[in-house]
Amino acid sequence: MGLTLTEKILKAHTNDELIKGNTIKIHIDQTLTQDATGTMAYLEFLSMGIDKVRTELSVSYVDHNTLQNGFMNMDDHEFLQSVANKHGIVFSKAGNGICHQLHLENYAKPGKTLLGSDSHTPTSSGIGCLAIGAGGLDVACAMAGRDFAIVCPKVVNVKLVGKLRDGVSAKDIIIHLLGIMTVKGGVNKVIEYTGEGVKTLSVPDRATITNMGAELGATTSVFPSDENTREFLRLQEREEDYIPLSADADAVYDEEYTIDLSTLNPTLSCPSMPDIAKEVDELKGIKVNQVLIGSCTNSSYQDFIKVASILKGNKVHPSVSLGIAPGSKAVLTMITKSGILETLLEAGARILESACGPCIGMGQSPCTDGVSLRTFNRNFYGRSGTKSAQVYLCSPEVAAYSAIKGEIANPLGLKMDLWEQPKTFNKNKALFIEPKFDGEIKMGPNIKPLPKFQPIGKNIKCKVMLSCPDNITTDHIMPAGANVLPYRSNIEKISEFCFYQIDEKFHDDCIANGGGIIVAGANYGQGSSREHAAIAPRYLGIKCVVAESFARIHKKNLINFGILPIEVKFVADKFDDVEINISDNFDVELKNLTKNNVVKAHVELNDEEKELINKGGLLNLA
Ligand code: MIC
Ligand code: SF4
Repeated sequence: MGLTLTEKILKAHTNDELIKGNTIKIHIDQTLTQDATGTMAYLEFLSMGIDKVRTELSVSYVDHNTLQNGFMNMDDHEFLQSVANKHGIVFSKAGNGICHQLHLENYAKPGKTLLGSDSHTPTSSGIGCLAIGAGGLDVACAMAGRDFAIVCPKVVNVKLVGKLRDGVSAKDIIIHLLGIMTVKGGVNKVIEYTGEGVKTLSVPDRATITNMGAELGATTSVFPSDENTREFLRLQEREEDYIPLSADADAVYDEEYTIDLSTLNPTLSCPSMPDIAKEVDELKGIKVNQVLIGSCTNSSYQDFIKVASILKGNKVHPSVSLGIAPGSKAVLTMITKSGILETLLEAGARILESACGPCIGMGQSPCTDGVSLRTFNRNFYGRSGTKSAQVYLCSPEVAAYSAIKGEIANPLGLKMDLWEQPKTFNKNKALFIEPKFDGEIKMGPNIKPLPKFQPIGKNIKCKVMLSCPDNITTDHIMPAGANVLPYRSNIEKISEFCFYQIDEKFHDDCIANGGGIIVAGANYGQGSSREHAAIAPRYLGIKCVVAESFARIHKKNLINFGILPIEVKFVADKFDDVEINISDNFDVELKNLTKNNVVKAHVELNDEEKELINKGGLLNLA
C-alpha cells in the first residue's frame, strides 16, 4: 500500500508506528518563534538550563509587537535578541517582515519538520515540509531537543483539477474549502493537496492555502515538492535545498474532496468567522470603508504584481482607506525597484510596516460599524479593535478592485500581468542577526518571572466562571491588539484582559471566587497558539474547561499549564455551583449542584499528560 506525503515525512521523523489516533512523537528539525509568543517560549526554554538549541535551525522573529508605544515592546525585543545571541538562535529584527513569509523565503525546506509558536506556521508547508503550530512551551521543548507529541493525524486528500480563471486565486480556493469543511473540520487531520491543478499553483499560492489551513483547525496542510518548488528555491538562491517529494500514486486517504479550479469564483469570508464563505456576487455592492492588503496570508511579491496591475492608472475611492503591508523587507525592496510601489502610492495607498500590524489589531482599527476588506486569515469578533466593524476576508484581487470601486466588486476576468515574475529574489540579510553565543540576557522591568501553579487536585468544589457557546476563539479568551500585546511577558497584568471581549467582569469574578471552571460548546480555543489563553485563566484559578470539543493547539496548552480539558456536553450557567471528582484514571464525574444534574466523562490522556495534570503543569516538571 502506498504512502501519503504526510506519512512519508512523519515516518522519516519518528520511530513510532503510524496508527491513526494514537499519540506519536516526532523529531523536530527547525523551530520558529515570534515575539508575542516568543518571550514566554524563551522564559520556558531558559528554565530548562540548556546552553545551545539542539535543532538544525531555530529562528526568533519580531513581527507582532512592533508599535513600541512605551518601553514594554522594546524590552521584549531586547530580551529576545539577547537570548537568541547567547543560545544559538538566528534573530530577525523588527522591520524584517512577518515570520511566515520570511521563513518560507529563507529557511523552509522540503521534507523537514518545523514547529512554530504561531498557529500559521503551516505556511511553510507550501514548500513540502511538515510545519506545525504549537504553544511556546512545546516549541521550547523542541529547541531543547525533545520530540513533539501529536495525535497521529488522519490525512485528507484535496484533489485540485483544472486551472483558476483570471481574477480568481489561491485565497478563493482555501475560503471555498473552509465553507465546505468549517473551522472545526480539520482537527487532528493533515490536509494534503494533490492532482493536476497543483502544478498551476506557485509556492506563494500554495503557502496562502497552507497558511489558512490553520483556520480549518488542521494539524497542518501540505503540498508536494515539485518543479515549481525548485523554481521558487532557485529564485531564493537556495536550489540546493530542493528535493522532489510527493505521495505515492496508490496512497490511501481518510477523506477526499475534489475542487475544480476552473469553476471557482472569487469568494469571501463574511463577518465574523473564516468559514462563512460567500461568492463575491452575493456581496457585490456592499460599501467599503477600509481595505488592507498584507499579513502572512497574502503579502508576497506575486500578490503585489496583481494588486498593482489592478490599481495602475486608477485612484482609491474617496471613501476608502487602502493600507498595504508587504510581507517582508525583501518584498518591499523588490516592489520599490520594480516601480510597483510608485503605482501603489500614485493610486492613493498608505504603506505600512512589513509586520503583522492590523492583522493583530496593532493599529488601523476600522471606524464604528465600518466595513473592512482584508487579505488576512482571521476576522474573529473584535480582533480588528472595533467591535462593531464588519470584517471580510478576501483575495488581493478582490481587495484591490473593491478599493477602487468603493464597494465589494468582482475582479473576474481582469488581467493582472503588468509586471513580470522576478528573475531572482532580494537576498539582503541586514536584519537577520546570526548568534555569537555570548553576552548577558537582558530582562527589562516588564518581563516578569513565570508564575508557579498548584495542581488542581482530585476533588474540586467551585463555581462556573463562564458559560459560552461553540467556536470560542483564543481572541475571545485572551485578546491581542495594541493595548494588550505589550503585556505578553507579564501574566499578572495580561490576565486583567482575560475574556474581556465577551465578559468584562470575568477577571474580577475569578479573583472574588478564587477561580472555578469554564463551560463551553464545540471547538473551544480555536485560532491562535497563544499559550496566554491557558496561562491567564490558570493564573485566575481556572481548574477545568468542560467543552463539547477542543481545538488541537489550545487543548495541549491547557494540559501544559495544568488545566484539565474535559470533553463532554455539560449544561451550566455562570455562577452555578459544581463539584468535580477525578479518578486516578481520569474518569470524571461532574455535578451541577445548582441545577441538580450529573454528567460522567473520561479524559483521554497519555501518561505524560496525566503527570502534567497531576503535577500542576510542565513548568513544575522542568
Ligand atoms: C494570530 O494570528 O492570532 C497570532 C497573533 O499570530 C497568534 C499568535 C499570538 O497570539 O501571538 C497565532 O496565530 O498563533
Ligand atoms: Fe501575524 Fe496575522 Fe499572520 Fe498572525 S495571522 S502571524 S498576526 S500576520
